[in-house]
Amino acid sequence: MTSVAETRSFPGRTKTAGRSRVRRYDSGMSLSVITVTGMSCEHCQKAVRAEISAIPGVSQVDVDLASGEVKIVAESAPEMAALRAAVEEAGYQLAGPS
Ligand SMILES: [Cu+2]
Repeated sequence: MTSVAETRSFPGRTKTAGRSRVRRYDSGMSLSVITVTGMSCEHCQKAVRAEISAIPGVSQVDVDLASGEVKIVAESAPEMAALRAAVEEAGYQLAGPS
């Protein structure tokens, strides 16, 4: 498992015509990507999503069960400590070095 703890700014994405299937984010939203280990089923996935969603400012959480990758869209990037606490509260571990 590689360690993934990456934060980058996330430019707004828009389409000018028609209906877009691309999710739109306001400019200035941040996307954080972490890897969670120990999830094995949909229940785990939901638990992680629920805990991370409860972090203030977080507006969207996508959990990929197979890879353990969790994408978090927030007004500003959550503290890694807050993400770690949320993941551990759900009963799982954040991959990678502390
Ligand atoms: Cu499970």
